[in-house]
Amino acid sequence: MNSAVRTTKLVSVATAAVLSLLMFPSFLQAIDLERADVQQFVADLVETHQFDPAYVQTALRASESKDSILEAISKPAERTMPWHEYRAIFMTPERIRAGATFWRQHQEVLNQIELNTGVPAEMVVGIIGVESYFGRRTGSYRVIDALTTLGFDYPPRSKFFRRELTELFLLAREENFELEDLLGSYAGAMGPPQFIPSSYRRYAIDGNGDGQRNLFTNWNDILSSVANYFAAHDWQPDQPVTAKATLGSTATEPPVDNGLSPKETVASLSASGVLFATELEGTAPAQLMKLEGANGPEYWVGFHNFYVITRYNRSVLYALAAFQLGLAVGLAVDTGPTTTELGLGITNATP
Ligand SMILES: [Ca+2]
Repeated sequence: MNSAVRTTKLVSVATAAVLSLLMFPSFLQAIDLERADVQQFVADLVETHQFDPAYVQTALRASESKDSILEAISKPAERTMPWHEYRAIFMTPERIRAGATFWRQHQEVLNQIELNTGVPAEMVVGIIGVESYFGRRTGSYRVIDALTTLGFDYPPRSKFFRRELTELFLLAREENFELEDLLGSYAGAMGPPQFIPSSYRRYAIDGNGDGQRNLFTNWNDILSSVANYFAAHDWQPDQPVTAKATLGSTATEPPVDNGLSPKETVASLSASGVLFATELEGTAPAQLMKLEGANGPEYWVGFHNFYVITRYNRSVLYALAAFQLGLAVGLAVDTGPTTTELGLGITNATP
């Protein structure tokens, strides 16, 4: 980072702060720089990461602590919703059609990524579809507002979010972003793939080779980074993710486990009376999940690659929805453009 860039940033942050004070005097709830924990945070950034103290203070002074962020973090959808309702949010004809259009737009890059990483287009597209409706919903909070609110005014997870705030400062410096311009979710997740700052710094890829990892607007970077996240978490190419299961007649209770890692194996589940089809070996890790379907319980066996999806977002409902959405979009692409898409200007389909 050269000093010219930093000076420009300082000036623009200061200008923004003054302007917002002039325009919204009564709505601004700036972080109190006199608080001991805020001062400690500034000191850490200065001492550990050699930031200019004035730059950090100006950025924090311009950030706002928002009640809407505190309300949003208190009710994540996947914890309170049964599977069939959660699934229905994502598996709509509209979203699947949008996914097919998205897939065709990015076909070349998706193919290249699959070739390089072994992570299939279905998986990458499914994640982008669940996270942001293929880039339509990426969040409109300023990331610095989200992370200062949760880092300083949300005690249950303040340590976590304060670390993410540090990562955000580092990210903006490394990738030449204006800190105050970065937008994301109430929890600080950014861009169509919704990476939090630490994941961004660790797993993002410069897919198009322009020297910047831009997960906000560069689709090559975005899709490559999702695939890299999966590859880095040991995605196994050409291996199954899930299998539909039924329970055979058995004297023992099935070893249901809706947790976030497979503790059984293909062989142990089979031995306990769970019926499912797979070509995996008996020693392969597996877990039996019981989910609330629209017409009673649904049983799914998750394999190693299912576990990998839960590393992206720690919820079995999330992982199953992302995987199924990707499959549905893949099928829609294979069956050709629909009449709706023909209306959008795709003309090479057979009637
Ligand atoms: Ca790039």
